[in-house]
Amino acid sequence: MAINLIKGQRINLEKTNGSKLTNFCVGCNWGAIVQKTFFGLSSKVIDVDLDLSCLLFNANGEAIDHIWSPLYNLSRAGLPKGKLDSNDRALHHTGDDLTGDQDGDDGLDNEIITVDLNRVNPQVNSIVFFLNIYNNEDYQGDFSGIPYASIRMYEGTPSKVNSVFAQYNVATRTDCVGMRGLVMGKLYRHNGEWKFAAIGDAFEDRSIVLTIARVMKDYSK
Ligand SMILES: [Ca+2]
Ligand SMILES: [Ca+2]
Repeated sequence: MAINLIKGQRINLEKTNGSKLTNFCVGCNWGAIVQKTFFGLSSKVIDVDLDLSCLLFNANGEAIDHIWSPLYNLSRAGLPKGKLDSNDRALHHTGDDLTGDQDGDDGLDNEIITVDLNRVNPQVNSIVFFLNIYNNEDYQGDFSGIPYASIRMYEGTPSKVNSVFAQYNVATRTDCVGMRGLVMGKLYRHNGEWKFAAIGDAFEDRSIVLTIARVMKDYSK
């Protein structure tokens, strides 16, 4: 049974059989917006571009690594170029999905960060995951305008879900109205073990730069 995460909840990465979750996917599934036109006789698909990213912090709360889309050039904000792998290769992003599901919910996550906790650099003390809406030409709205958007941790591969460990719905939450950035949750070390804290704080952030600054300031410890 998957855990339905609630805001502020902290969980152990322990499976129902007692073993630890060490290799898993953090993924986000979402759909494009289908608009009926001409009295419902035809429809138009509006692409929605969500971006899943993460920042990795040391025990002093200093950002020492990151993953965000290589399509982002944030050099004017003094931020490093986007990349899909953590430096220790423990985390890997499957790539920037620019559209969302075009034909309804396919049950698969559109952007995924795979995690192997055993390979994480010992200097890394916490990993904060966050989600943004990119301002593409089609959609500049908020989370509540998207037909579905959910985040989950599961065992399997980007193309096959074996077992969902925990999940969290974004698009159905009323407090996501007007919101375009979501600090989703944090993996962190505690007494030598990895744990996960569901954060679920949503913000109006018009740009990923604002969310990155926010995560570095308020969620790094
Ligand atoms: Ca994207
Ligand atoms: Ca999908």
